[in-house]
Order: sequence, then C-alpha cells, then structure tokens
Amino acid sequence: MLEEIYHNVITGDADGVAEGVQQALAVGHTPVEILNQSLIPAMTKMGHRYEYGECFVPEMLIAARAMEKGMAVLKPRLVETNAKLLGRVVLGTVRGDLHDIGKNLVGMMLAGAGFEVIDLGVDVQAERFVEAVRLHRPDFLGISTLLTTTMSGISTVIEALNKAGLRHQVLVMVGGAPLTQEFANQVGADFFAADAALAAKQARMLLEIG
Ligand code: B1M
Repeated sequence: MLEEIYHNVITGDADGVAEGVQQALAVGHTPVEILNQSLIPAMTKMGHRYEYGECFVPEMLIAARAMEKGMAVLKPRLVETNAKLLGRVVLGTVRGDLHDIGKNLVGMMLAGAGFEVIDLGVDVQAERFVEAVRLHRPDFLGISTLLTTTMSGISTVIEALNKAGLRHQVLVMVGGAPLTQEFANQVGADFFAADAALAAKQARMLLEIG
C-alpha cells in the first residue's frame, strides 16, 4: 500500500495518492510512516531523476501536486493535539525560492507539537519577515530554503532583523536540504533542523528549557 502511494506520487496521480493515504490510515499506518516510507522517498526519487536529466520541471511539479494532495489528507492527523498552545512560530521560504513542501511539513509538525503557526508562504522578502516578527512577536522565526542560490537570503533576513532591533526578541530556526548547522552558525541563526520532526522537537525543547 505504501509502495502504491510512492508510485502514484512519482506518476503524479494526485487522486490515487489521496485515496492511498486514506486507505493506509484506515488500516493503521501512522502519518509519520506514510510520510517517511512513501511521500518523502517519492519526492527524493523525483529529485534524483531531475538531477540526472531523467525528468523535467513539469514532472516535478505534477509529482509535487500529488504529494500535496496526500499531505492535505495527513494534515489533520499530524496536527491533532490536545496540548495547549506552547508558543508561536512565524514561518516562510526565503525570497526567490518557491519550494514549500518541506516548509509546510515543518508547519504541520510544529502545529502538532502545540505551536501556533503563522505561515508567510514562499518567496518572502526580508522586510516581510521583519514586519511579521514586529507584529506577531513569535518565539521562533523559521526560515526555509531549498536552493543553493537563495541560501544567502537567510543572512539578509537576519541582518534586517538586527537593523530593526528585533533580533534579540526571537529565536531563528533554519532548514532546507542544502543547509547545515555550520551554515546556521555562519549566518547567526540560533539553530538548524534537518527535518520537520526535529524542527518541532528542538523548538519544543528550547522553550521548555527557557
Ligand atoms: Co526544485 N529543486 N526547482 N522544484 N525541487 C530541488 C530543490 C533540486 C535539489 C532538484 C535537483 O536538482 N536535484 C534543485 C536545487 C539545486 C540546488 O539549488 N543546488 C531544484 C531546482 C534546480 C529547481 C528549479 C531552479 C528548476 C528550474 O526551474 N530549472 C526551480 C526553482 C523555482 C524557485 O524556487 N524559484 C524548481 C522548481 C520546483 C518545483 C516548483 C517544480 C517543485 C516545488 C513545488 C513545491 O514546493 N510546491 C520542485 C521540487 C518538488 C523539487 C524536489 C524534487 C523536491 C523538494 C521537496 O519537496 N522535497 C527537490 C529535489 C530534492 O529535494 N530531492 C528540488 C520533499 C520535502 C519534504 O523535503 O523540502 O528537503 P525538503 O524539506 C525537509 C527538510 O529539508 C526540512 O524538513 C523537511 C521535511 O522533513 N526543512 C526544514 C525544510 N524546510 C525547513 C525549515 C526548517 C526546518 C527544517 O526550519 C524553518
């Protein structure tokens, strides 16, 4: 069943993915199993195909839409929580970058861990991040990027926060495939999370230890 979902993401059969996810949940697979054993590996496979010239942007886009349809079914299960709100996170993908599947997943996991999530979307200018921090006074600012060409956008956001005198007010969390802890240190972020589950776990831990 998980293999069929994997296959349907790759071929871009969005309805097949949504149905497959529903069926997998019905027979007792956990949302995290479905993510880690079918949806994410399928997108990783698409990335490799693209890298080797075996598929092109339209195929990636169609696969991404199929994955999003599966994630929409999973979302209520991932965010199910009885916990009262732990804190607030403002989240977005940096300017010039339109990738949002990973960021959305991070948002779902944070919401599931008990955070209020304010999602600014994709292609977010530094000024919008700053304004959102000023307005919402979040505990965390989460910045995502998937492209090596937009990584420097993260330091632009951090510099803008510094300039606005807001840097001390918020913990900056960064993530996305090309990033590392070393990069996070270099640009003056507070922490790097390698995946959505770790992002939620680390954010929770940091708030708990104050
Ligand atoms: Co794009 N793309 N893409 N793409 N795409 C990559 C990233 C790429 C690695 C593919 C490749 O070459 N193998 C490559 C980047 C190369 C590089 O920079 N070195 C690439 C490229 C080149 C491009 C274009 C430039 C292609 C073109 O037009 N010529 C273009 C750029 C457009 C733009 O952004 N301006 C482009 C476009 C697209 C689509 C629109 C077709 C589509 C995006 C659809 C969407 O997001 N709505 C797309 C896709 C789907 C991909 C791949 C195949 C899959 C990305 C994904 O969703 N992965 C990707 C290849 C790959 O990653 N293997 C690729 C699944 C997702 C769950 O993982 O996003 O890594 P990920 O998120 C993880 C972690 O990184 C982490 O947690 C998530 C879940 O565990 N994480 C965080 C992410 N954000 C975080 C934030 C945090 C913490 C953790 O805290 C705030």
